[in-house]
Formats: sequence, structure tokens, C-alpha cells
Amino acid sequence: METDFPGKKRVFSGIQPTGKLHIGNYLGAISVWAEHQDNFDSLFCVVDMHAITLPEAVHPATLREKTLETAGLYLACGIDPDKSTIFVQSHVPQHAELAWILTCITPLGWLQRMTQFKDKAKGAESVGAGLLNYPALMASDILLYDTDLVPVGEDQKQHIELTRDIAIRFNSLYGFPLRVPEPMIRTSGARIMALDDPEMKMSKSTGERVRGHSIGLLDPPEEIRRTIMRATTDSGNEMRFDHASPGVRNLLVLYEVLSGLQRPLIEEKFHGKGYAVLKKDLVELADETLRPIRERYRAIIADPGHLAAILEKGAERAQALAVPMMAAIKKAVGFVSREGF
Ligand code: AQP
Repeated sequence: METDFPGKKRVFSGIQPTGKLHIGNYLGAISVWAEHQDNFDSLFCVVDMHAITLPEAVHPATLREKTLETAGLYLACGIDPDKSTIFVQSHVPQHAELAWILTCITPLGWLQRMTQFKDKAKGAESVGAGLLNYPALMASDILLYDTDLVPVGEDQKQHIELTRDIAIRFNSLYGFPLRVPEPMIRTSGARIMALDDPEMKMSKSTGERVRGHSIGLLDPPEEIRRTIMRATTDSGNEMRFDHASPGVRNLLVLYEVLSGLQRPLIEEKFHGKGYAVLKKDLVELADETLRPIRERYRAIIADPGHLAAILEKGAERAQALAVPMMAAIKKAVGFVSREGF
């Protein structure tokens, strides 16, 4: 496939415009994207078509608002539209087109065993087929762009493995060279746990409903302080990463990733001190990281014309890559071209 970035590997990733974007999304995904955008040809997508896989949970007006908020937050977190391609998934119809083809070649059992499907389907009165097919759409997002690397949080590892399996199956069925991508997952901070319940992952949808669950990227400073100071710990004072209880370990990991300090230094710094000291220092660190993001976000969202122009330029570039790829895939599958037989 042609590239405007010769010699650079291609990166693709995205976030659903649902719920309240949190510090886990930032550390597990967006900060990794921003850190490496000089080294790769990166495409970052707001995956609005994924957001409707739980249709009753997303009102159309909210989806519109969250789509712009998510794109604005990409920019506020440091994704530079002059270096990376930022676009909205539904603006490039080839995602849906490829998703259908991949759905047809994906065995049902592969989709049914996905942990995210099982978690989200649990307790739901009825489940749409889109929720089950979510990973086939995700595979199409990635495979459409000849992606080498997919920077995601730990929770998405299973979906990337499935994407690889789908690509391999497609290639063996149709003799086509879909590129088989690799996940790119940071060593620490790839799974930030909820502050009110460190046994569960910090989540956008729960964070929107439950106070004290997550640190939202746009939360006011007082709310962030309250959430951290009330975070679940235990009655001891164990500050070693390998021995701490899940809640304390989560706070230590947040401290580690936000400060950039090595674990032994952090353990020494907090040795013999109470959890309140760790929490207070973490409040300061979180504020240093999130305050500039909030300020940049306010400026970005105040100029919707500029944001629309960035998304339009991104969609144009993404589509310029997607159209020839899709034509080649359709040919491999045996679809007759309108341009000639
Ligand atoms: N807790 C987390 N720690 C580290 N990384 C995380 N990611 C998500 N949660 C954590 C990464 O963020 C990117 C966006 O994922 P998503 O759009 O699937 O959002 P989500 O936060 O994972 O959403 P929920 O809460 O599970 O579902 P909704 O939005 O439906 O409520 C991914 O790279 C993910 O790994």
C-alpha cells in the first residue's frame, strides 16, 4: 500500500465515544500514541460505529457530543494533526464494508468466547448482533490500513489476537496478503483499576454513572482530589509494588507512570508513610498532568470549525488509503468491479 511516510511503520488505534474518558484511557492508550507519533505513520480514529453496539446506552445527541469531545481530547492530550491522522470512523464507509466480509469469515465460536462480549452481554435484557460482531469491526479498522502496530490497553489484547487470527484466516482463504498486526502494550499502566473497586478495570461507562470510580480527563480538580483521597486501600501500610493490596498497588502504579520514577525510588520515598501521603502526592501529580489537558481542551472545543477541518482532513487521508485497499480485497473475494470485468 502507498504511504505518505516512507519507511515508517503504520500505527492504528481508536476509542469509542462513550462514557467519561479517564486517566486509564490516557495512560493505556492516548499517551502512548502521543509519545510515539514522531516515529510512526499514525491513524487515530474516534470509533463511533463501535459506540452503537449497545444502542440503548447511547442517545444520538450524546453520541454526537461525545464524538467531538473524544476528538477534542485526542488533540488536547497532544496528538498533533500535522503528524497524525485523526478521523471519525463513520466518515470512512470502507470500515463497515470490510467488517461485513470479515464477519462472514469469522467463526461464531471465536466471537462468542471474547471476554468483552461476555462481560457486556451479562445481565443485558437483549443483546444486538453488533455487540457480538464488535471484534470483526475492530479487525476491519486495523486491517484496512495495513497496520503494523496497535497501541492499546491490556484489556484489548484478546481483540488484537482475534484480529490476527482473522487476518491469517482471510489470507489462507483468499490468498491475500493482509498484514498481521502486533499489539503495542506498555509494560506498566496498561490496566488501571477502578479507584472505588480495584478488582475491576477503570471504565468509561461506570465512571459516568458512579462517583469515585474513575479520574476523568475533564474532571474538576476538587473532584479528582476527592476521588483519589477516597480511593479504596486497606488498613496496613505496605508500599511495595509486589506486596501491596490491589488498591494500593493501583495507586503506586498511577504514581509510577505519572512521575516516570523507578519502582525502588517510589518504594523508598513512601516507606513507613501512611497511604494519605501517597494519595496527596498523587493528587498533585494528577493535577500537573490533567490541568494542561483541560485548558487545551477548552480552547479546542471553543473553535468547532477548526476541529471540523482537522477531522475532514483526517477522513480524506484515511479514505485515500482505504479505497484502494478495499478494491483489492473485493477483487480477492471475487466481487465484480463496476469499472470493468
Ligand atoms: N482501565 C484502563 N487502563 C488502561 N487502558 C485502558 N483502556 C480502557 N480502559 C483502560 C484503553 O483505552 C482505549 C479505549 O478503550 P475503549 O474505547 O474500549 O474504552 P473503555 O474505557 O475500555 O470502555 P469501557 O468502559 O470498557 O466501555 P464503554 O466505553 O462501553 O463503557 C483502549 O486502548 C483500551 O485498551
